[in-house]
Amino acid sequence: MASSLESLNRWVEEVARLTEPAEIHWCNGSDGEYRLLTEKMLASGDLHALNPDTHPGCTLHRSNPTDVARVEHLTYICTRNRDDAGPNNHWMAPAEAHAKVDHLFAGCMRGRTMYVVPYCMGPIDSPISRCGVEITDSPYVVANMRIMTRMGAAALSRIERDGGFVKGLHSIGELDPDRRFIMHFPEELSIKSIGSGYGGNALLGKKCHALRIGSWQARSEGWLAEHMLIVGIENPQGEIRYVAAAFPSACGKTNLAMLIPPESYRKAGWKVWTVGDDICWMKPGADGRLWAINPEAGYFGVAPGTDTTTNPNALDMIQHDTIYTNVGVTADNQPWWEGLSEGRPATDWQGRDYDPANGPAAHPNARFTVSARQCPSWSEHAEAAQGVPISAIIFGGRRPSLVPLVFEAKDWTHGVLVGAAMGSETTAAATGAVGVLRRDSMAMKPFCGYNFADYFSHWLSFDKPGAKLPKIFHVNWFRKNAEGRFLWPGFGENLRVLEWILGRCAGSAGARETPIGFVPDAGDLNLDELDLPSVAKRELLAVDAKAWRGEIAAIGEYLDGFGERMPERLKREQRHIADALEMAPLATARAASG
Ligand code: GTP
Ligand code: SPV
Ligand code: MN
Repeated sequence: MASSLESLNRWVEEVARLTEPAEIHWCNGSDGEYRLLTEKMLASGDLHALNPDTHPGCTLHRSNPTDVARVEHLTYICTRNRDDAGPNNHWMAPAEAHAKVDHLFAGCMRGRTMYVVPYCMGPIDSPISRCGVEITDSPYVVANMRIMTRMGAAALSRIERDGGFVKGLHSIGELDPDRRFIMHFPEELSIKSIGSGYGGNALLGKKCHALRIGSWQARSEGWLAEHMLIVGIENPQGEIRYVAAAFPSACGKTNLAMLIPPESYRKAGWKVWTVGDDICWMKPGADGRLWAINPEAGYFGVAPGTDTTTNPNALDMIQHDTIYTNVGVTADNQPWWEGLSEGRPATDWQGRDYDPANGPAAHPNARFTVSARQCPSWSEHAEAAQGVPISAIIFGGRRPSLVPLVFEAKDWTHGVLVGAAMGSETTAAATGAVGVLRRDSMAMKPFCGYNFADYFSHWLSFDKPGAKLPKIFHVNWFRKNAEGRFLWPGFGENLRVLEWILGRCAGSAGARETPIGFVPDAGDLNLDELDLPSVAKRELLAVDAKAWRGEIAAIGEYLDGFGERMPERLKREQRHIADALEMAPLATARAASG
């Protein structure tokens, strides 16, 4: 049998014959290699230096203005059987997809360097980790992969040990939106991406491998690959409990993963430890609990909105050795974005003199790329080979109305329904309209590499004898009042909700039972020092049975849209809640205390 390194060599030769690069560079992941790469990009204009006094080691990349976000309409799952991709994905037959993109890859690297990037998703010695190799002609992608993954020599040795790897072929091509495709071949464990140099379209270890191919592998191997942050909450007794939370793109994962406790909590001894901010791989351990790793080694985070009041940990970690993408720049060459209280933009994300008439200085999906270890709240358990045990799973989205601040699912099956039923307003993380409410099951709509109906069955399958599964919750930081203002202060104050969640897991926090799950009364949450008007408390924690009847009916239609494959257990759960809502008094809101 040919070794994995032989098959890697053969694949590299094959790709080189197709794409015709001027030279081939195998990345070893060393500091020297990274320095040379950065120098080369500063010379070519791929990167711009930022103020070395205020932001040492920081650079700015301006992407092509037509290439600023993930492109869901050009992202395909290419399985032999169309139903395996499901109605949640765009599908193309594998042979057709290969032919279509290979035509675009032909000769596309002429005059360019082809980089071979071996990488490991997850701690290099973790049994949960998986490896891949990305071939790319973008030095910017290589630099980002160096920060976001364990890249280079160590990954190559693991690939040799593992005997296999995910193949990812990427070229920026002509950066032409009409010649752009992100193709996934889960049955071949391979990816082909052309025409974009941006984020999730191009850093193939991230969404393409760790979620789309990863979710496929996870199903066949009995684990979960999820769009979730992982955070450790340390209580005043010094006990750390880990929580995984799925929010859609640009809905608050990075912020929750790094939150700084409110002052009274800090004084009492609460601490927050960041394990991951975007992706979570979870596997049942011998003890029946779910153990989770962050497959990434860095953060590719949203810059706009990051400030001392919202996410001071993030602001602190991006003061040095950070790649900025599509932010504005001040007159003294510091990065700038909307929401940053200090400084003023002189230049916008496209390099033009800043003019408010042209829109925001930073693109709404402007990002920073930074090593995870630079985060002040970085958890040393992020490197643990066995991962961390998960006590609670949280789903959430941007829901301006209806959905309460927090509720707890009654059991695992109900929790899976809560995740499947998730809805959220769209954001700038993907091209297309912003602020449109859509279903985004488990925050995986753009990322599940197979049929959602099969994915829900896979989730349900974890509920078996001996399993000690986490409790499942739903949160909504984005509830608005009639004037369109957020009812909940969010950010650090979200710890108050996490405290209730962990209290429910420990059996110590109170709640009232409603048809949609367990909801706290205001007196069950610590809202001290918050100054929340009682009308806000009431609205945040109310369950409007009449409005929920409509929501549950819509969820039923959504589930039916998947046809035969939808697990009956989930449909039964939906009917059960619909019936309970029919019986419920029209408003189950109880007057909020205080
Ligand atoms: P991806 O990296 O795209 O997956 O996004 P993410 O889920 O990590 O979202 P992130 O934490 O970067 O937040 C996106 C935007 O939501 C930022 O502009 C934040 O300021 C804002 N945001 C985050 N948390 C809260 C919150 O609790 N309340 C409010 N109102 N806004 C928030
Ligand atoms: C997201 O869109 O969920 C992101 C950014 O985390 S990207 O890497 O572009 O997918
Ligand atoms: Mn994300």
